[in-house]
Amino acid sequence: MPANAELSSADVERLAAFLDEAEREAREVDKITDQYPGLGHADAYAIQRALLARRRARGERLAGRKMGLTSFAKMRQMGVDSPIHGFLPDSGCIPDGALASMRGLIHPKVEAEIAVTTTRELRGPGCGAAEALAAIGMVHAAIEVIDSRYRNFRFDLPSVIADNTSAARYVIGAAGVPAAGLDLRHLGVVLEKNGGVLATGAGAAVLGHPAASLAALVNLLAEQDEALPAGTLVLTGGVTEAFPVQAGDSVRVTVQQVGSAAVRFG
Ligand code: 0L1
Ligand code: MG
Repeated sequence: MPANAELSSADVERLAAFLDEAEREAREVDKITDQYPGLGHADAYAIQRALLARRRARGERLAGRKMGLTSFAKMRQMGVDSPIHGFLPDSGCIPDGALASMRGLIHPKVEAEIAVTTTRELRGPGCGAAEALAAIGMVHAAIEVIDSRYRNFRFDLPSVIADNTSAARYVIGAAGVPAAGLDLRHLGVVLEKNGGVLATGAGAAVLGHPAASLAALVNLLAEQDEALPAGTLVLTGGVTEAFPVQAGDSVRVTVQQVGSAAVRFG
């Protein structure tokens, strides 16, 4: 297939089914650019949208959005200069403090994140961090459980976009606080596993400011002619690197002045 070729709608559906089945069967697969080396970002997002449509057809709801590859270090590592986005289905939500079953997961990793909810519609292009910040209502500590469907987490950018940016599960801290009065850039974040500190960071690790990540999401959605509705939950991106977890592990993320989110794996 030539570079930048557009996939037929049949191919988009077939690749969405391939990734959807891999997730449902908790089975690793080879990255889809092995089949389609010329896969472009537009086609990759079309596959992601087809994945969402499949889940909606099964009765799942869109519960929010997520940003990925938001740390400059991770972008450098992947050789890219912009973040990516995915969707959060309601089925992926684990209540704060609850047990997350390892069944259905392949090789999960956890990330410490800052989650926000929006109070008004945001529409790009041209959304800036100040506009995005003004639209943030509540802020919560959050844990994202990522679980690439690709063998050994080996992928390239189009493959991981199509695979819904490795989204799998997420935990939103039950207690949130209003954004007004918080300095999101300088909030300290601690990620702990089994009582020991795995990593620390600050809101600034997320594209310089979590509101910059929210604005980037809005501008990326505008490329698909979509706005971000009021009341949307957004995982703004990993503050720390991702760490593998296994059955028996307990994970907690604490965000200064905001609260914590916790999960156990079993
Ligand atoms: O949420 C994330 O930042 C993950 C983005 C996809 C890359 C990965 O799986 O590490
Ligand atoms: Mg993440």
